[in-house]
Amino acid sequence: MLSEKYKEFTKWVIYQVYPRSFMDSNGDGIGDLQGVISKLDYIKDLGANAVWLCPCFKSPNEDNGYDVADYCDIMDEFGTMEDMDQLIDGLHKRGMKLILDLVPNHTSTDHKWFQESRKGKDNPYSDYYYWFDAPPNDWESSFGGSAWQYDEMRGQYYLHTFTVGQADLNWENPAVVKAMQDVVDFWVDKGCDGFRIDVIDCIAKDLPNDKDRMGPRLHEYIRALFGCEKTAHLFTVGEGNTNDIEDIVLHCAAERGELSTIFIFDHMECGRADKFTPKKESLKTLRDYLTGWQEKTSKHDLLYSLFIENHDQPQMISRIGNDRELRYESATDIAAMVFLLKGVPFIYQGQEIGMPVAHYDSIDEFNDVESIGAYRKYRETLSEEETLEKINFGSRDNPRHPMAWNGTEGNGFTTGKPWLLPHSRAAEVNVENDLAADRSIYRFYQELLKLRADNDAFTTGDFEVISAPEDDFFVFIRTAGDDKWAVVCNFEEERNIKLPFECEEPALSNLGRDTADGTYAPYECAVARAR
Ligand code: TEU
Ligand code: CA
Repeated sequence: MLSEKYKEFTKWVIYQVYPRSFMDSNGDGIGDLQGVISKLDYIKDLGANAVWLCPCFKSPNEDNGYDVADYCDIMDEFGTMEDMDQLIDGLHKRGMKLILDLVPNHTSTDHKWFQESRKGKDNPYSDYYYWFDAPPNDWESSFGGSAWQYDEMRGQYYLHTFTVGQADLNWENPAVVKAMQDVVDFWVDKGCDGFRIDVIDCIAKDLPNDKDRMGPRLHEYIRALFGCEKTAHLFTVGEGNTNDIEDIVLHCAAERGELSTIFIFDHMECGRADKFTPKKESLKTLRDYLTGWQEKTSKHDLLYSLFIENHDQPQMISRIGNDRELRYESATDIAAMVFLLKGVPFIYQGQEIGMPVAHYDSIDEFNDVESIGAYRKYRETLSEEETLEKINFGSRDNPRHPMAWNGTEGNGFTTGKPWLLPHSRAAEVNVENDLAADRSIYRFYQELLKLRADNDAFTTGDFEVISAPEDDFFVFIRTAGDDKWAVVCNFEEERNIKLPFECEEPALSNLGRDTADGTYAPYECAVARAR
């Protein structure tokens, strides 16, 4: 069912880097491009062949780079354009790809376009943003408060779906479309191989009808960016906001010439009642979301994005796994459940060593705008202790703590003072410890990704679920021609699992099994070829 182009993309394994927190090369406590360059072999050895770099453009960092002040220049703390050229070169020399994070919905209010726009109505940039004499509706910002902000200089209100410093661009203005096309072209000329596109659905609004996303011109805008001769070959993944298969087809079925794939988010609600409230759930919940999407997307020429972590989400292992006694087992079992499915794997930094959520005793230790806003809101009704419990659980800081390369002060991330506190469990959970352990999560990922790369069944092959909906385990098969593989993932309790066909000795297993059938320990998994 998959087109040639999409078959190729199933071989991409994308490692997401949050540059601020990955590796600091110069001791200022902030991760940077030279830091990323120094770790390219670590990423490649894992088995990834592409890097998605969160925004690395000039920014005042009100939302850590998602407030861009210049799309064609590098953030001061991250380095220079020469560093970027070197990074692209370093990746390409290793046969790896670069995916940049494009933020087309809004710019920083420091951006030249906004600075000009606010000067007045006869300015060439006047219509780059949404300006009104009075808020035309009661939209709220994603981070709390009204989405409309009065600007003294212009004497009007502008729209900000996110922070006050992130003004929404007016895509109805053809000059905005052109300006963003120029940004894309600039990076394609530099050698960038793809883009992750921030809140893509937001760029098309329908203001008179109070629709803040998925407006009528959305597909026209996406094509303007990625359906051109110069951009059609790119790998593009949109951060969308739809769980509707019809919409998903419109966004990224191959024949549409729009996006390559889109992040579907419903499974990210596993293990929580809302963003800041945990809910006890079994791996079964995750399994059911995933199998649902495998089946729905398989009917089309679609690529599904396989991910359970990113820079906005508290780590999944702490929500539906056991991040203490069975951290290794949960991390590896979940990896087998997710990354051997049909689609494109995205691994978030630290996931490959089973990084859990962190814990702090004071709100002063937090950085994320969303967490600080939520803290204020919850404090109106909850005690300090109850509030902190919520923030610790749901904070976007969780995945943003400096990468723990080792257990020393600075965690091998920096020789200076890190911009955000070290992860509260960094002394225990870090790369050095993981690699020294008898059972290493990183090495399990290596084996898994190698198996995936070596056998077409796991990339272009078909997916079929074998376990019954009521089973407390997950068995699926991936098949390419005569080559058939079974993936067996147990959940929380010990179980006896009997496959309906004979298998060879497992090629991959987290606890060293020698047979695919039999009694599985909690979170045990095995991958074996059918005979
Ligand atoms: O996030 C978009 C988004 O939909 C947010 O509401 C997301 O759910 C959020 O992080 C709430 O927890 C993207 C980026 O991934 C995020 O880091 C940015 O803050 C946001 O866009 C604005 O650019
Ligand atoms: Ca630095």
